[in-house]
Amino acid sequence: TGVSDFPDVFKEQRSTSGIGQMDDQNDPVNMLLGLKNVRKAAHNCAVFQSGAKPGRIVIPSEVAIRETRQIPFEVDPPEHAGFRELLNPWFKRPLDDTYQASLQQIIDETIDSALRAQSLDIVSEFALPLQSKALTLLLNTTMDKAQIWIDWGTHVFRSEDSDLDGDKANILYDYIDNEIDNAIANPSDDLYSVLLAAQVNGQKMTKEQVKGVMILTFAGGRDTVINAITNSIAYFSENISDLQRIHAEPEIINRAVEELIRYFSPLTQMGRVATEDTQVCEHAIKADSRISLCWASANRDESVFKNPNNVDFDRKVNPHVSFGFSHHNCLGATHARQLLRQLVLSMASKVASIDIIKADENIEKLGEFSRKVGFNYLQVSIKAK
Ligand code: HEM
Ligand code: EMZ
Repeated sequence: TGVSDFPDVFKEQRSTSGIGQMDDQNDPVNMLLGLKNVRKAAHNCAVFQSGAKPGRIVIPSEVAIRETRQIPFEVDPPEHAGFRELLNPWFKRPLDDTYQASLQQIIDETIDSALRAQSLDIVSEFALPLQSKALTLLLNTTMDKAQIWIDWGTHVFRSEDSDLDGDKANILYDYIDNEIDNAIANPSDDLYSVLLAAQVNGQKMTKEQVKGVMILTFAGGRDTVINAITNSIAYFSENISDLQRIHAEPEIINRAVEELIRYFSPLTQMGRVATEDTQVCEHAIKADSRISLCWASANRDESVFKNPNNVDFDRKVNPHVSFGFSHHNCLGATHARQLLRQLVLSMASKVASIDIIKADENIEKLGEFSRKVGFNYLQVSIKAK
């Protein structure tokens, strides 16, 4: 198996019972593994809620390191709709020409510097800076902020030694508190100021709510984007003809990116809390217990995807759930897709070869399942055309 293989570790469990189990800090999780059940539960927000105690729907649970409710992620309908109405147009800005032109500049600089290097670590020297610089566009803020975010590393809540790093989380919270105060003192046209001025569901947003949106914006689109970038580069290193094909047939770019995102499933799963005793796959779910929507497993469901373990750029129907499903589907998807499309197209026109020098896989331990989700580092040498 090559570095670009991402095995489906849920296959057997999905086909036998459709549900898996894992413990997480003594708050066990019943994992929904099939696509149909994942979609049904995601849609059924009255029974499977997001608005539980802040941090509890995340796996690993963040209740120990977070009190601020992330918005709109940890809010249920009908309240949820008001926040989405406010945020939807802002998060669609990546469709604007000016946004795409600025993004292209960031991408070109990142690729050109990688081509100049003898070798580089794609995680820390390519994907992380690219993600952080691109985020300045989504926040509509200045580029000098990116360096501060780069210094935080790949995940704002996790570090090398621990899955839940409270000290690290506090750096983010203090930073956001400070930025909110700056925006109050000096309003601009960045996301902080837009949120601080906004009315939602008939009320002005509080500082705590603005903080909840900003924590989510920093945390949610970070390791997911970094893994999507790094894994794509690992894939093209072993499948350079696919990159050449995209150069020859740029019209397949959207399909190619959707397929890469389906295959990698950068966010493995997301939890919900049951509001009543219920049942999934003939399995009892107790009120106030957790389930998860296992996007990564659903994306390999053989009853939906033909040859689910193949990366197939000719897959025409691709109802993957990498960006979630229903009410809480990913707000950052427009940005993430645009970044990946422009990145892959640019690499296709500039890159001749990508050689892996050293790789260290990032494996998530989920009870009996060990899932590869990306890399801790990926040292490569990239040659220009
Ligand atoms: C929600 C995945 C990038 C912001 C979600 C959900 C998934 C997901 C699966 C649904 C969570 C649920 O149902 O509880 C991903 C993946 C990404 C990515 C795979 C990259 C490839 C981003 C980016 C941002 C972002 C770049 C913004 C900076 C959000 C927000 C939500 C969300 C705000 C919550 C939406 C809501 O609750 O209504 N994401 N995401 N994501 N994502 Fe992303
Ligand atoms: C939460 C989550 C959002 C969580 C849609 O996913 O992403 C995770 O990486 C964070 O740890 O707090 O923001």
